[in-house]
Amino acid sequence: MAEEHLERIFQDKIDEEIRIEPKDWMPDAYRKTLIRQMSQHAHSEIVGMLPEGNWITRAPSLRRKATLIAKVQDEAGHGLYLYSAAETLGITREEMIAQLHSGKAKYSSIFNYPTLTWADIGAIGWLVDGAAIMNQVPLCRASYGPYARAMIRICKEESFHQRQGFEILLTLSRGSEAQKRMCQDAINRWWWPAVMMFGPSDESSPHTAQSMQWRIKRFTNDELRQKFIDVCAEQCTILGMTIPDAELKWNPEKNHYDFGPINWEEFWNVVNGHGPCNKERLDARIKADAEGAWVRQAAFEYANKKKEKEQRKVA
Ligand code: BYC
Repeated sequence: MAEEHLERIFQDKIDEEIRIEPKDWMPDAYRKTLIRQMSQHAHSEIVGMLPEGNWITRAPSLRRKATLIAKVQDEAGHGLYLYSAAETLGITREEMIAQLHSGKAKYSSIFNYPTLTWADIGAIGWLVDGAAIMNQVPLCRASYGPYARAMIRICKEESFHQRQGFEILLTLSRGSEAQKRMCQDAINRWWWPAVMMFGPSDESSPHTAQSMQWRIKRFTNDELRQKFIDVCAEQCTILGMTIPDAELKWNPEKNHYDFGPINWEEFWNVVNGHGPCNKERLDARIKADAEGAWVRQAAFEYANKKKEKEQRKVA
């Protein structure tokens, strides 16, 4: 069948909200876009374990420690579902990980910032997981079946993460003066990086238009960013804290909050490898991969031996 005709059938399916499955015909560019986005999403989940993992030994109580361990384990699970979903597109996990380690594949800019105090764990939950939910709930309706299905469980867990973060901040906001200051300081440092997580503004986003047509994305970067700011501006009043943006103001005509300018220079600097923790994060992943090589090798040998034994039994 001619390529053009196949493309027509493919786009018709998408327009009719019929999911694309691994064995269906798809344009090369659709496959490439999905591999890029899903692998970068998986890498973000795995790299995202590092700033939080940093606080497991210093969590202020057993309850906080148990919850944080569970959260960090959830992120590992999210990474694994997403790597598996991306593998259905014909790339191996080893190839994806090699692309992360060589710097070819990106991961979310947000994880290149340091976690300086316990309040940062609260701010990550409230703001970073809050931004993640805003971006990821629409991905449950992405046109590619394995991605959309993986996102359902991920979103349920992200929603628990967001609440645990908000609850940490709420506790601090009702605590001593020092705890209140710590809470505000964490919000001050995480606010703008969280706003940047949604990616470049629509006019500077090379992929949005095509991804919207393919219904991988259901909203543009700026639409999701605006929704996030509207929700957080209200939630921040419950904390009795302020958002570090002097221009944040309800606009009754637009029915949205207006907000100040985003520092895109900082964003691209971090995306291009020059953020405060880029080197530390990649080095940690490369080291973990090298140190875990013997485990993968042992698991591989064990699986082979088991298979051989079973084959001998059959013969
Ligand atoms: N950081 O045309 P655009 C999480 C890149 S996990 C770094 O708008 P697209 C969590 C973009 O990749 C958070 N790079 O692209 C985990 C592209 O570069 P390439 C991750 C960014 O794909 C653990 C270029 O800029 N979430 O939340 O249409 C604990 C142009 O951008 C960023 C996902 O991955 C960024 N922030 O839209 C807690 C969700 N933004 O690839 C929380 C799935 C943009 O051409 N991904 N870039 O070299 C998406 O929804 C989309 O890929 C994005 C970007 C909205 C991120």
